[in-house]
Amino acid sequence: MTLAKRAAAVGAVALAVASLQPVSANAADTRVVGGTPAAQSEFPFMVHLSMGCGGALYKKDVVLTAAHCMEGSGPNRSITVTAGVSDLNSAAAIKVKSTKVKVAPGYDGSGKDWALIKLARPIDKPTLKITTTTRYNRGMFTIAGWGDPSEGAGTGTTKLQKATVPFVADRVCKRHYGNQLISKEELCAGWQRGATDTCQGDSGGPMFRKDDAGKWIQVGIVSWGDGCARTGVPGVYTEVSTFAKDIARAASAL
Ligand code: 4AZ
Repeated sequence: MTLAKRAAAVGAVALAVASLQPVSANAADTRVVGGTPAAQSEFPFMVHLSMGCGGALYKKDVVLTAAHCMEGSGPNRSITVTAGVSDLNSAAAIKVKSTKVKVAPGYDGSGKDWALIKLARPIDKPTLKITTTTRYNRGMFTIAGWGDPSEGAGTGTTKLQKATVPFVADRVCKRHYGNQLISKEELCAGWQRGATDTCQGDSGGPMFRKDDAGKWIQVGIVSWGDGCARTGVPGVYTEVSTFAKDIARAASAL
């Protein structure tokens, strides 16, 4: 879960990486980490989940998020989904309860970090298409969320933050994470210099880019990482293209 998700592995990685490059101080003075506020309606598919995760509208009544934000599959009326606003405190916020959760089949805490939430009623906002091919697993990505503005802050933000991060090849990502990275199920993104990244509370939110037609398309789900925005340490995202068929099937059955 969140920062603790792979806590056991983090110490070993920190040791391994210490010899490769300095681990920077956190980007504590910046804001996601290193982001800027999103405009109202800039990302109308973005939703906030009451346990402190993000998500995206996959269908009007289905949210795609991370498995590690969920407690399991089954009937679930405990999640409040907030949509339609960048400022969570706005009077315009649309709040809808969950009715059901479907966690990725076979999810065991590493890889396969996706889940679907069925909503009690549809939300009349644009959905975010997911990529069904690997062709968009490159280039520049947009990340967005209400998560921590710096590693360890524990506060999140009330206003949606956005940032841009480049794709990081598995081979490069493995310099830091080694075989913790499940190449087929996860993809990495982030600047070598750090300073900009997703963080605790952004989990479950989408990582997206423009497709060839100029429309937003989801390529990742915020999953985990070693801290936030550290130099030489990419963020790790669920590789949506790998699971697109499973997600579509699960959504139809939800
Ligand atoms: C988290 O704890 C988390 N820097 C999410 C993303 C990243 C690190 C931690 C990536 O939910």
